[in-house]
Amino acid sequence: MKSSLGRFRVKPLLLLMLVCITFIGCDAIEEILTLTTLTEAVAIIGAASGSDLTGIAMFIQEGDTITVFIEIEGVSPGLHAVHIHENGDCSAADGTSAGGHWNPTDVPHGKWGEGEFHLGDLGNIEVGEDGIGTFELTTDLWEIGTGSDFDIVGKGIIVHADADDFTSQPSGNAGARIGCGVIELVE
Ligand SMILES: [Cu+2]
Ligand SMILES: [Zn+2]
Repeated sequence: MKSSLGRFRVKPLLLLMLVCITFIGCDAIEEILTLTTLTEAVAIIGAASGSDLTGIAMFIQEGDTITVFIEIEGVSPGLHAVHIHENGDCSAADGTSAGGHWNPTDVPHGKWGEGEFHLGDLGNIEVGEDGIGTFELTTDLWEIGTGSDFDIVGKGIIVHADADDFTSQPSGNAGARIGCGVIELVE
């Protein structure tokens, strides 16, 4: 993984330059630059079930730990569940093609970090009145690009209409799927 990090950097950098020139101006983008050049997997999250959601999830690896940064917008204020689902397939308009929660350890649904939980049980994103929500989680329970059972590449990201209650089985009673993305290796 690390040995080939260099080749991951080209495309994000080009994208960043485009964004920088088009939208932001290039004064205050050092943080974005750092994030973008370090990103090793990414999911572009698109609308599902007739929503207006757009978003992105970026996965960054440092040693054995991976941090995911998620930002969504165009969403109703309040809590919205976000999970990694087993299939990187957003072909169904309602997101059901992404399947159930990614659960390689075969345990019940739950709350991240408390007792048993699916490795895809990220939790809830709090969306503000501006329709924007952000989420961050760091873990050593995932891998990127290894092809093992714990590899997040090729899995789906789903954002839901409702909050995850962390107890209902098998998926926290989080309602419709309003956003869907596929986790891909950045090359
Ligand atoms: Cu879900
Ligand atoms: Zn779950």
